[in-house]
Amino acid sequence: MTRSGGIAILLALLWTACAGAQQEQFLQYRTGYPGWYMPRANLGIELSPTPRAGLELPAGVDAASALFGEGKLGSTSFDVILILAPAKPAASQPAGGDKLYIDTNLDGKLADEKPIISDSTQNTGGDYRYGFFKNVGMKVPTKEGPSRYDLQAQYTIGPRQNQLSLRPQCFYEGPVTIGGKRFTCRLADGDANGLYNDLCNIAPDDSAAMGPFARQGLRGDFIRLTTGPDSDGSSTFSPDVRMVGRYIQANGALYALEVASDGATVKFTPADSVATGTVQGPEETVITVAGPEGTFTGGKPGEVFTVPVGRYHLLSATKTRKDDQSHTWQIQIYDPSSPQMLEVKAGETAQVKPPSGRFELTAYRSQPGQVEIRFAMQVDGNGMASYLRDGQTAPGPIMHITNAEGTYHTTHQLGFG
Ligand SMILES: [Ca+2]
Ligand SMILES: [Ca+2]
Repeated sequence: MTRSGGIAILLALLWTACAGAQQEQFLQYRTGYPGWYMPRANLGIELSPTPRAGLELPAGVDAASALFGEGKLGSTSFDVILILAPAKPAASQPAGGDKLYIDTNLDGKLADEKPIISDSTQNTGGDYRYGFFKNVGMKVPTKEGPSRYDLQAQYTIGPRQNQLSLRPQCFYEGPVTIGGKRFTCRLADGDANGLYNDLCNIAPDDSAAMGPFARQGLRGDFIRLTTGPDSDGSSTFSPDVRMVGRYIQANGALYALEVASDGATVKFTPADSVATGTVQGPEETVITVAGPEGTFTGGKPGEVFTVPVGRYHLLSATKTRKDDQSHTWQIQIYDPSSPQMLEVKAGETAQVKPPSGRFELTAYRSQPGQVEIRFAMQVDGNGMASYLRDGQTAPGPIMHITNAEGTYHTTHQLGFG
């Protein structure tokens, strides 16, 4: 009796201690591509004809006709074996039939695995061969226990590249309440390591570790908080997509953010007493900065906005112009591969320079009925740029060629690439 009484008192005390704190909120696992716009890494695995020492082959696998590789999810390495079906002489016809063995439960063995069969194989132009595997279901060990993780795999085999590239096909989603307001919260594994709590960090060039499909620049996982209708499939960076950091701005207030490594729960705790400084973007430019402390956006061009003290990088820069026919034109640079770094100190303002290279937008009326838009953007490496009219991808300009006599006229639709 005494023992159980003691336990009851302890539980009651714990409950009282937790009552004032924010609780974990649960999200649901979803398969598929989280259709919002963000840079994502794929997990690249180099393939070689030589198996690693000690690898036990699944029954019936002939090492002489196989390619071997090793990847890593969380802190666990895993083996893959790729066996190509005999090549079909007719190029670029979907054939399939390639076999992929992958250590889906990350137990260090392939002997317990069934092969996954490719949906299609393409030989394009002879030198390179590509194949595609849907629905690769992994079990990733996380702090919270084994966690489901769905991928798609694609291989590229050729003279200068022998690689298997794994692309996450999963995310977490669910309703959360922050400061009394309901949001839809989504999490995505932006760095393709099977975990959802990787803080935003800078990786100047880790393509050797992550394979040539990896993005350089800012790396980490993504959180998205929305209240209104879904804008999935947007071709532009939206300020509601943020890189995971220690803090997050929601409902006009700052919260400490905790994401479980398996992605199944999130927790938002008011962070009123955190040390902050301010950031100011270049004139006429709305900027977003991101770092291990979180992702923060100024609401208006050139606005001074508050962020927790720490190191940040320029994640996106946007310029907007209205023409005199009330169209809104926008250019945006997102995730430049050599992002600008800034240090925010307590009570001080860090100035952000315009993004490197060209970033110009003008819109003016040149003749009645015509608006002239001039823009120049320069993005190096893997950075992304978008050019929008009224929030939509604008059609390319049309080039008219007419001779002086007016007897010859031709038009060409130019594209943006
Ligand atoms: Ca296994
Ligand atoms: Ca991750």
